[in-house]
Amino acid sequence: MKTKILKYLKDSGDYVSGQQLSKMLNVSRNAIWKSINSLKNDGYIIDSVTNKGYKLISVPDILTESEIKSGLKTRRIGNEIIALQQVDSTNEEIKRRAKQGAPHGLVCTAEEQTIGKGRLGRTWVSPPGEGIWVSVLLRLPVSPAEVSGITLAAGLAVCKAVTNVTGLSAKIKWPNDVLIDNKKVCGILTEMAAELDAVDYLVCGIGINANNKSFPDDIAHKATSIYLQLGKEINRSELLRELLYLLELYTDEFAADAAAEFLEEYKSLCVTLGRQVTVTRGGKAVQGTAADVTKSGALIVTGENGERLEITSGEVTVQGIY
Ligand code: BT5
Repeated sequence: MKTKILKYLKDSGDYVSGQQLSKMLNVSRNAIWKSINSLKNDGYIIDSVTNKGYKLISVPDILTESEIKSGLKTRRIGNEIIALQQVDSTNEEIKRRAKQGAPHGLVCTAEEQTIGKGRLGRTWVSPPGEGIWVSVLLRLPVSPAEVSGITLAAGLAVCKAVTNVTGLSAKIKWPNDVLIDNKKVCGILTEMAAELDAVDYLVCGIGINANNKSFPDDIAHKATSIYLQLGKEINRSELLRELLYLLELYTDEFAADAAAEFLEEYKSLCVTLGRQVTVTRGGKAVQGTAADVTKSGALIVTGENGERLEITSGEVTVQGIY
């Protein structure tokens, strides 16, 4: 009910009477009053005037189910949202729920992760209240070989969401780090449970440094936040709603047709292309130029001797970027 009241207040932008709300939602005026108080406790500033009703004055920067859902434009992603204060890792939480049969599109956010995970056993710094630490459960008809395409879709979704909401110029480092000013503002960890030829489910975990004021010494030179780039705080829910919308758009497009149209857009935002890269494979380092990204998400590197290397995993260092 809080979600619905919030939506009415946001849509109206003016006073909405308690009577109107109780009629629209088919509940008592006392129930409306209780929900309004609960919203005030969450940090919303709502003006209440006798004979006029309620007007939303300001929205707090919190990630709650009601706040994320009010104004969310998706069809399936985010129909169910678990918004936690603290969790080990939102990816782990989604996996626990997926094993119990949770549906496609389940979203889990946390204000703080105590064991935020990067790839290959690395750590993701996830301090409380500053970032968007979110994971989405995807049950899409894709094969294990196509999962790399989904990771491209996720990278593009973050990149565009950041630009659309903040106006900042965000870029993608293959496959799906998002950079602003050549520093990492977002990392993505996609995990999957699969049989030999079919994906059971995917967990797309996205960490965006939104309002972080600083970073630990060991990553300060290569990490950035939207706050540090923009010089002011942003509303995390607004960015998250745009992200979930674009994530649904691109992942659905990819699942329907692996020759997804978004690839051209991805390439135009990918800073890796055209640069000198070093690929570490089985302990050996190979130098070359990043030439292309394939439909299935692989990076094509032209080696120093003209050989064509197709990189699907492993580590790529891009010259000139951290
Ligand atoms: C990633 O790994 O970039 C994937 C990060 C995914 C985080 C999300 S948050 C929600 C969900 N739940 C999780 O538990 N994880 C996902 P990787 O490419 O391995 O980068 C990790 C490296 O980036 C670390 O070793 C640090 O050097 C650096 N790093 C750690 N925290 C950072 C931060 N907040 N911002 C920028 N760089 C960071």
